[in-house]
Parts: sequence; C-alpha cells; structure tokens
Amino acid sequence: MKLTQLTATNELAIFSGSPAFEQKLHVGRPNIGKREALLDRINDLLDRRWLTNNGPYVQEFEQSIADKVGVKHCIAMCNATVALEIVIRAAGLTGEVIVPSFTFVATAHALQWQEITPVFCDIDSQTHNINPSQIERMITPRTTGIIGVHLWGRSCDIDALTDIAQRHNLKLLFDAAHAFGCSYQGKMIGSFGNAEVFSFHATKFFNTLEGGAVVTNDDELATKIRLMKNFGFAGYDKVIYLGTNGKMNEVSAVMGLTGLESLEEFIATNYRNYQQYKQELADIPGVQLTTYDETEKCNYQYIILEIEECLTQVSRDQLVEILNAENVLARRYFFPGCHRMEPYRSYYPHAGLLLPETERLTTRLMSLPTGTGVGAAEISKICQIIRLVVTHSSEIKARLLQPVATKTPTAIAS
Ligand code: T4K
Repeated sequence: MKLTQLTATNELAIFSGSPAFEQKLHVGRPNIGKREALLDRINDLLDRRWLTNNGPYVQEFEQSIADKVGVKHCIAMCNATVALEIVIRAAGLTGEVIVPSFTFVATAHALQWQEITPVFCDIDSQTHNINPSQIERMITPRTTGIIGVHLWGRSCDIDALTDIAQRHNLKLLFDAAHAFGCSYQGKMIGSFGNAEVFSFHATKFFNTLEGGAVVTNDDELATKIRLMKNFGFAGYDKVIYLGTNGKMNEVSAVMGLTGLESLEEFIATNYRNYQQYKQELADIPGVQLTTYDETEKCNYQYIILEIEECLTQVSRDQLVEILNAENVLARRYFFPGCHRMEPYRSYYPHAGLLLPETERLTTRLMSLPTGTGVGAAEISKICQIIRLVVTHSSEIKARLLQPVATKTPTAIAS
C-alpha cells in the first residue's frame, strides 16, 4: 500500500500514478475461522470416511443453525440457488411470483428455471427492499407467491408482506442470502414467512465454501424439502417424490461449524469497518453510506455507497473505474437489475417502466471491501481516494474525457 497521503489527481493510478494497493482488495473476500479447528475436523471426517449424504457434521451444522435462528428445521444444501429452487417447488409455487428485480440474479433464476414467471416489483428508495405498496397491483389470478429479499441484511417490511400474503392467500418466502445473523423487530431472520433461505457462499461473511440452507417452522414443508434435496429417497431403493441433488457435503459443514465459532468476531470486525467508513466518508458531498438499524442484530457485511452525481460531479461508474485502477475492486451490486439481464430483458423489454427506483439505484449504488481481509489503514486509504476524487471532480472529469491514449495503461474500461 502507498503510505503517502494522496493529494493530487496526478497520483491517481487511472492517470499516471501507481496503484494505491499492490494486492487487489476484493468485495466478498472470505472470512476464515480457526484453521487448526477446521483441519482437525477435516482429518476427522477423512478418518471416518463419511464425506456427504446427511453425514454427522451436516446434522450438527443444521442443528446449530436452527438453534441460532430459533427455528424448528434447517435443511443444509449445496448452495442457496438450489435451496431457493427446491423451496419454491416444495411450497407449490407456480404461475407468477412477485420478486424484486434489484437482487442477485439467482432469486429470479430460481423461479424461471422451473418456468415460473418472476414478476418484478419496484423497491423502496430508502430500504432498497421490495416496496409493499407496489405489490397488490401486480397480483393476478396466476400469482401464487411473493419472495422478499432482505438486501444487504436489512429486513424487508415483513409485517406488510405477511399481511398482503395472508389477504391474497399467497405463499411468502424470503431470500435471506444476505441476512444470516440479522433480526427483525428483535426476532432472528429465518423464522418468517413459509420459509427463508440463507446463502453460505464463500463471499458471504459466514461461509461453508459453497452452501445454503432452508429454514422453516413448517414440519410438512421441511419433510418435503428433505426428500427433494436427496432425489426423493425415503430409504434405500425407495423414491417417493421428484427430487434433485441439493445435499451439503461434510467439508462444507465443518467449514460452517468452525466459522460459527468465530461468528461474533466476524460481525465485530464488520461493525468496526462500517463505523470507520461511516466516520471517514461522513462529510463528502454526494457520497452517502447506506446505514443499518443498530437496534437490530445485524451482520454489517455490505458497505454500500449511494453516489449522487449532481453533488459528486463524477458518476458511480467513474468512481468504480478510478477505484479499480487503484486495485480496489469496488462492485456495482446489483447492476443492471434482473429485468435488464437475460432472459428477462428479452421477455419483458419494457419492465423498467414499472421500476423507477430500481432503475435509479442500479446507477447509483456501489459496494466496497470489508471483512477480516481489510484493515483500518486500507479503509482510510480507500476513503482518502474517494475524498480526493470528489474534491477534485471537475479536473478529474475533464481528464477522464480526454482520449484514452493520454491515460495510463492501468485505466480499466467500465
Ligand atoms: N440471493 C442473493 C440475494 C444473493 O446475493 C445470492 C448470492 C444468492 C441468492 C445465491 O446464493 P448462492 O447460490 O451463491 O449460495 C457473488 C457470489 O457468487 C454470490 O454468491 C453472491 N450472492 C453475490 C452477491 O456475489 P459474483 O458474481 O459477484 O462473484 P465473484 O466471483 O465476482 O466474487 C466476488 C468477489 O469475491 C470477487 O471480487 C472475488 C472475491 N472472492 C470470491 C471467491 C469465490 C474471493 O476473494 N474468494 C473466493 O473464494 O457473485
């Protein structure tokens, strides 16, 4: 890392400087728990020669997650996308399901994969979550459910969604991929709706390498999901249901069990990083950090900035390009919105007309590195770069508009 203070735009890597960081800083760098404990467990499972198919570590992991969340059932899976596909099928969703477009594409794909139409609903400008006031006008005779996404770990308006689902006799599921360890009105996310789905992918603050889980209090649904994730087997040679292979393996489970032992440390690090970003970005005009309700439990795993170009004078995309050149791999989650990705943009080319907030926020939000892989000095440097860019925006904008040949080769096309 460059130790000097950045004071002139010339020092920016996108022009003639060297990158602020020698190594790339990623969004979603995995947190690793205690290595020795992990390796001991891996040795144990190798000795035992039980690698997958509802092994003892998967069972222990499921019980630990269920206890932590306060639900009756946790069914661990190979990833959250398959978990979503299975719970959607097990809950009997067909026809049309209302979802936000402003999410990772897996939420929509899990429906479309089984030929259920995702009907994209707009989001609230403050919470970035599905806007309950927009839902009812999208309900048709073909609608069978709603999937809310607790984006960035901030809960949906669960009360409003529950009320709509009950009044219209719809199933209510939650994509809680971001929300493990978070609460809503003091109750852990995971226990709402008919079921919720966590992701434990490597890029989540708590990971099982790849992995996910369905959590639910519904006994019948849980039984169905357990069958479906194991080809429909109800015993040796006895298949009683259509199924697939959604099983979590033992190595993933021990990664999870080990990670659970460090969960509070991961959250404390995320919280510290969030507070530092909040403090160091506070007075930069047009740069707004998305905040969390500190009265709720929260994992603080996403550092999300909203860029108001009329104040910063540089666009979100230009800022991301500048940071990328410095080896800060800021991401434009969730650009451009599912409705602008295939196959949805071909199926529904005018969907954006009903999604003004989604369209607005996909051009304004960006995500910065956090987690145990990022230190305080690095965060300070990232904030310093952002401050330099905004305070010298006119000069920078003019230089960015110059022909590419006058920029250094470090410049990355957005
Ligand atoms: N619903 C929602 C709302 C979700 O956000 C997601 C997943 C899902 C459902 C589906 O869950 P899973 O089926 O994946 O369990 C990443 C993740 O792949 C994805 O899991 C996640 N959301 C999404 C938000 O982010 P990409 O395409 O941005 O990943 P990628 O490969 O660019 O990695 C992100 C950064 O992390 C990179 O800069 C590199 C770094 N990284 C990544 C991996 C895998 C590492 O440093 N080490 C690693 O091992 O989607």
